[in-house]
Amino acid sequence: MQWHAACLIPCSKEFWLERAKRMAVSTPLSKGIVAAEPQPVELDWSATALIIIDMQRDFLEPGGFGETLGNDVSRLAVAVKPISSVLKAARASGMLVIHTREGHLPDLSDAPRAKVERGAPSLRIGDRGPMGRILIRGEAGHDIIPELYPRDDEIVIDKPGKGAFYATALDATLKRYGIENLLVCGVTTEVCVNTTVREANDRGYRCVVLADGCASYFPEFHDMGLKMIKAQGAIFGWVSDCAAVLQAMASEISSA
Ligand code: C5J
Repeated sequence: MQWHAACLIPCSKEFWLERAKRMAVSTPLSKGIVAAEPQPVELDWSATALIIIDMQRDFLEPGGFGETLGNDVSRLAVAVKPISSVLKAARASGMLVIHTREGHLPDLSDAPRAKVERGAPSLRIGDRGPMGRILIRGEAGHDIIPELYPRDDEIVIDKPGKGAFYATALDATLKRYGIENLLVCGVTTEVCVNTTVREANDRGYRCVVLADGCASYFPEFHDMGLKMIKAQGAIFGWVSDCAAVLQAMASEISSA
């Protein structure tokens, strides 16, 4: 897969041919109503993308960034199966799928000192650990876990910050595909998922966060992170779950 260096949008003719082929063999949907809080939300599926935040070995596996901060990384595993079920349905329907990865260039030129020096981790960003250098692009730990590995025709956004819009081409990419709605899942609920949802909301995207497709090292932060999103009439977005999205997609297929 060739990526446009400046904007991370796939630029090869093969990509577009592959995408057209995928749409032709998939089952395109029109609109669906997803059960959500604080109220159901209607989505035009052709203007909806699935965005999977930072399901990287560095956060989910022992020896990575998450563990260096003193966290129990096994707590994030609960999100894998639910995400996998929605990813499968998204792929079958031809929905745009975007994966993000938090990490930095090998020379750390995009890593603020204030971030690298933060706290007292056992290993800092850029130090060598059992999965390669911590949170560095190209290292084994930086990559996405095998269960949710991106297909060649899916977009991967590498981001230096917690939010997926900061210093990336995500907004331009979504606009290019006519995306207005985001199904958001990944880790961690209160950090990169919440930051991305807030950034997306300010840019005019409707965000539906899949509660069981998100996870945190801290159960109370997960709960509160979701509450903050849906409070005050969906101030940042809606909260749903993977089964509700699958049901909305399936009921449309069966009524078509
Ligand atoms: C963190 C993330 N927690 N992906 N990153 O540092 O949420």
